[in-house]
Amino acid sequence: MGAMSARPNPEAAAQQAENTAPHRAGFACFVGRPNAGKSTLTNALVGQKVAITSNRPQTTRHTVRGIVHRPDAQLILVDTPGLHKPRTLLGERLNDVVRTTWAEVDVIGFCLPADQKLGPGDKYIVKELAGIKKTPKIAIITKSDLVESKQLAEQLLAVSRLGEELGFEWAEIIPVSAVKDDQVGLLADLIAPLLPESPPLYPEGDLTDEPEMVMVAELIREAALEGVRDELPHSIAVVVEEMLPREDRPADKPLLDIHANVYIERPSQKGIIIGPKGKRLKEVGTKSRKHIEALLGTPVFLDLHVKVAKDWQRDPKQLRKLGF
Ligand SMILES: Nc1nc2c(ncn2[C@@H]2O[C@H](COP(=O)(O)OP(=O)(O)OP(=O)(O)O)[C@@H](O)[C@H]2O)c(=O)[nH]1
Ligand SMILES: [Mg+2]
Repeated sequence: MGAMSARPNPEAAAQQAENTAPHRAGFACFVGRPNAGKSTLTNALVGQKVAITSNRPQTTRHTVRGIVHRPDAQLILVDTPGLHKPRTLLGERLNDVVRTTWAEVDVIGFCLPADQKLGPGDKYIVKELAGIKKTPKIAIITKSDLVESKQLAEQLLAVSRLGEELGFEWAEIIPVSAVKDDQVGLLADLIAPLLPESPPLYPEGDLTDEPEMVMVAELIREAALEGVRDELPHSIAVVVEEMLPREDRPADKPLLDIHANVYIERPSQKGIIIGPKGKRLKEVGTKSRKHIEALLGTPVFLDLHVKVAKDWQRDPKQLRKLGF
């Protein structure tokens, strides 16, 4: 062995550690009250919009998987609907989805907004999480940009105490801002070592396993949610009926025809969605079409229809039709 190689070389050592460190891959889910910022955080980690977001509670209605590819690990983030006291059959179904999810993942990220008092809704969730003993739990204080450092420190303390009270210790407690991209990368660094050793589970480059039709329907719903008030956001559901390339188009000028139905619960809601002279619906179409074209990388002709599915949130048959 020559003198050169005998000398410690920190760089080479790091390199080697990197090469021999086992690759990890697994699932981490974000749970928390509605509007806590789970979907926004998922998108920030993935680096692309895979889940729709809005300032209305209960925006997410099914689990959305977003995939983060790193040299050392593949993180599959499972964004879940906000957990809340159910008032409808839809609400009950959503809560079931969340509970099934956290029983299956490798890491649980509990999301608590920095600007909201830790309340009964949060305690209820964390109490249930405490029962899942085998799974490491990270407390994530979201929206850290909204508060001063003193309030942030208090929130970190409050969530730490809650863990103690319920007889467990958080694997990590971390404040993040998805909007300001603050500590988002660090959160991924903390999740990665908690995942099991495994080769990647999804092909390189896949950012979600959502079917395109579902993503398209969600983008339309996101646009439709904007600006509607009161109970209406909960009443809106979107189903893409058909996506077909327009025939007889030259190869360099393709067009994708998308037919989608926007469902509401009562005839009286139709006017609000459509707007005076169809203005609102047109805006929803224009706005979502831009996002859809960006997602699919092709020009789109979007054909939207508004239909009534009477009381669909409470009707098992309608729920099935709408994919719940
Ligand atoms: N200022 C600030 N706002 C945020 C941040 N993250 C999310 N928000 C806002 O909080 C609102 C709710 O965000 P979502 O990501 O839709 O919340 P969610 O937890 O997925 O909500 P549900 O799907 O309804 O359970 C939106 O208006 C977001 O723009 C953040 O880091 N900073
Ligand atoms: Mg969400």
